[in-house]
Amino acid sequence: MNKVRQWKRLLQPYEQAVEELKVKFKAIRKEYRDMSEYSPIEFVTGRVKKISSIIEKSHRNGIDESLIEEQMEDIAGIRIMCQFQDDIYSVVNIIRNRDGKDLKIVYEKDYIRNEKTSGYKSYHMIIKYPVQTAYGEKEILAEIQIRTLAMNFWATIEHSLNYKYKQNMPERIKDRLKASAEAAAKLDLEMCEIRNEIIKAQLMFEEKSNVIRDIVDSIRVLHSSGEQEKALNFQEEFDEICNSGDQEALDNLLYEIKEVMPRYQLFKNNASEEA
Ligand code: 0O2
Ligand code: 0O2
Repeated sequence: MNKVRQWKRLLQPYEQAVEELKVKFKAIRKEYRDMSEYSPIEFVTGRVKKISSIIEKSHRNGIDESLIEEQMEDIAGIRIMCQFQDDIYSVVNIIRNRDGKDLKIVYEKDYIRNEKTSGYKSYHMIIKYPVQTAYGEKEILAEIQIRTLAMNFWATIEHSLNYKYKQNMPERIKDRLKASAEAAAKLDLEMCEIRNEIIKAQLMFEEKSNVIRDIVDSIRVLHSSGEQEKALNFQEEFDEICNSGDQEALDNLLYEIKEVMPRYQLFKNNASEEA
């Protein structure tokens, strides 16, 4: 097998794992949001390490090419961003509860309680994750980094500067980065203090968008059930309330619509079953 094909074959399961894990963590966030509940997951990103970075890291850490899959833990990397520091530990627990189910935890590193000398903070979990490939099941290692938005901001910038300066970062920049890591930590602390206020405001927003979604969906069902008059009346009422932005009026309208909906819902369900 030539080198290009070898790399392709090696990286393919990692690409699949990253896609699957992203879908799984985004689904958790969606479930909370659909239920108008607070999600400890703000957003999720993922990447497969570049070939050049794998080669560079294997040289730096003295990893033999034949042992890359066993010894390099972050070829597949998932990053979960949280709004508040406490959320990080909620996400850690969510993942721990899946240990032995769809993934296996190999070990954890808490760089929040044990901050790195650079100022880096994040919670890392190294997992084993089984991927079903065309050539059978393959268990790969993946790294999940869990951090707040502030920690992510700092780490992203520090990572770029590290890339620029390699091992020779000037002392004055190192000092600045240390100071900004402290500022980021202070920001996280301040935000934690007003966490409940922020969450309440966000849930109000989420609740409102879910109610609006349900109203619009229901009016659409009424339309497609041939109930044009009812649909138009509700639509007019909805337009009026939308302009005023009154949450209680929206709740009442949804309640009113739900009162007349069951038989149309039934129609909708039968229609989709027939289709
Ligand atoms: P959503 O609905 O915005 O969360 P994909 O394969 O398209 O799912 P991809 O291309 O791998 O995702 O993107 P990547 O670079 O891994 O992740 C980018 C995701 O992170 C995008 O979400 C961005 O919207 C989200 N993101 C990046 N920065 C921020 C940020 O500061 N705040 C928030 N809330 N989200 C951010 P998606 O996947 O498009 O979906
Ligand atoms: P990437 O893809 O460039 O992010 P090491 O061998 O010391 O580099 P090790 O032992 O594999 O790392 O594990 P460690 O120290 O837990 O670091 C793993 C990853 O955490 C790094 O991946 C970074 O993404 C992140 N990280 C760790 N320390 C720092 C830091 O001081 N600053 C920033 N910005 N990120 C850090 P890589 O290998 O750098 O790969």
